[in-house]
Amino acid sequence: MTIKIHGDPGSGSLRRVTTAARLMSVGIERVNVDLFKGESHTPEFLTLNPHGLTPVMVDGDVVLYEASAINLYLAEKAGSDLLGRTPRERYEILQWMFWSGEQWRVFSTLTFDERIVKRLLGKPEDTGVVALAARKIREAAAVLDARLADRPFVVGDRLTLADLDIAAPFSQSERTRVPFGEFPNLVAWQRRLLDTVPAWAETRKEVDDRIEGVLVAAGISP
Ligand SMILES: N[C@@H](CCC(=O)N[C@@H](CS)C(=O)NCC(=O)O)C(=O)O
Repeated sequence: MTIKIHGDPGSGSLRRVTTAARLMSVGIERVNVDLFKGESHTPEFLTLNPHGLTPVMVDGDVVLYEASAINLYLAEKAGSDLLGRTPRERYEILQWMFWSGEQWRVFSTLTFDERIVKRLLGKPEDTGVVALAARKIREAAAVLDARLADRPFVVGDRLTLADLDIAAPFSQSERTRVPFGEFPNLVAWQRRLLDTVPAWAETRKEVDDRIEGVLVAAGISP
């Protein structure tokens, strides 16, 4: 039975899952959900995720939302070391995955909603929200930048699921103009991922093509 992954190709959260699946050689069947047409808020989709958010995984009778949970599920199924080689490493990876959800990604998502989604809706961005998000991003980025000062990846000396979770906001950062560029170790780490993890570079193109297509169709220059 194939593992179905529902999502929009423009989504940085879907990218975390599609990249991990490629890295682990887990076969997935993509089910397209057009977020810009509200397809994640249909009554049918809400039975999969009542929040109307993607990605969602369906593997037989197992339905999971939250990309991190999906990646943990796929990694266990594949016996992948992206989830750590030792219990200690695994807990460190989990720490950074939870950190990413609590301290990191949400502020980039807020900025995307203000700067991209509102623009598509013809509404002005809320500058207070953008400023708050930028302050929180800078606080967290300073921690991450220090962490990456003397190591190539977030945990250990190789890519893990922690990197994928934390790297996801880079999928939109040139469009959202979040202040990642002020943190040199962060920028160098992102470059390293693109240069040494082909799956990360390949999935970037998919996100860019999709979002740029949506913006151009709406008459907005990307
Ligand atoms: N915490 C969730 C975030 C999911 C999320 O924000 N998904 C966005 C796309 S990146 C979405 O589906 N948005 C649809 C909407 O807001 O209507 C995860 O990690 O999976």
